[in-house]
Amino acid sequence: MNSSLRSENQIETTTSYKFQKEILDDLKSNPKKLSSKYFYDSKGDSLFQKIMALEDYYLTKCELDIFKNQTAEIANLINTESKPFDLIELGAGDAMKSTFLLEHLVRKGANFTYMPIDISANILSVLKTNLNNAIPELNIICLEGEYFEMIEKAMTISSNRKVILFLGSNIGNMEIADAEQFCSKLKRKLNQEDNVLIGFDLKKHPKTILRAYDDPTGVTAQFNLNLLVRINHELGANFNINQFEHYQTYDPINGACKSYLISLIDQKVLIGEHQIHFAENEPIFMEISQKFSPADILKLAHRSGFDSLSELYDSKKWFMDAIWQI
Ligand code: AVJ
Repeated sequence: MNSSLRSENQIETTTSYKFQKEILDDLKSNPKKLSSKYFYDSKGDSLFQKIMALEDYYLTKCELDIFKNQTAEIANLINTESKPFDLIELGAGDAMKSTFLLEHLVRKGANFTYMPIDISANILSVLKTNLNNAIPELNIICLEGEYFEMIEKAMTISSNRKVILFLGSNIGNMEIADAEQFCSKLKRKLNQEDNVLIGFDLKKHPKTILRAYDDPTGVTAQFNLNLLVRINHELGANFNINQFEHYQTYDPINGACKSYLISLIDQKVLIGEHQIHFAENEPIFMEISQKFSPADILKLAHRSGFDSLSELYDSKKWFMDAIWQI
């Protein structure tokens, strides 16, 4: 084995060890939980693509509306002095929305490198192929891993001005207190002339929100259950997914939209040599998709040291892309 292969395998081993440790710690804690960042293996990626295509999953359509119809405004707001910059996208996925902005910036001759960060190697390779075809002139550096580790890596690659994109309400996967910590930490990594653009799903009629996360075709249920399937494959576990049921909630006061898997029977599950007991009706907390009011968003900006530069809404005012400065 040559040394570069060996170091790749080393990374592989460290990654799966971290996966195993987090999963076991989370399932041994009380209440039990699992981390939604692990939803995205290749099956999870394709289930999320299916969710985005659902009639009731309005988030992608709303943000696409903003990126399609306010592209020039966004470009003007983030590309103020036309200095060279790095456009770093956190959780880029297939970059469907940002492609509109990337095309516009390339057409305008902006001098920038696009650096998509994602935890899924699979979706990054899809993104790279698509973008190479759609915008051959685009400079692109894919960064596979967790957000801050990859932001740090981006900073070792280039010292250009930074614009951070964090779209799709990915920030909603953090509890508000965690989002505040995250944004504060992000702010400390940035300079005066840098910008961030964050996509927030707004509070709206509770039934509209619940429908987006509890579709009658059961794709969202499958998306949640797929993490158990992934644990079976990657950690040698024996979850019977028929003995777990997806349960979705939305609290219209605090804006927390949460999903759980409920154990339908009293059961023991093996994960390698570790045994986990589930009582009948015991929940596993799977994911939070936090919803915000415009005031919640401003509060988050100020508490983490940012100022609002602009607020962009879709035509229904169901979603907001907020542009912040320091
Ligand atoms: C990818 C985190 C934005 O929370 O709306 C979709 C994931 N979960 N349906 C979201 C998701 C259930 C999604 N994000």
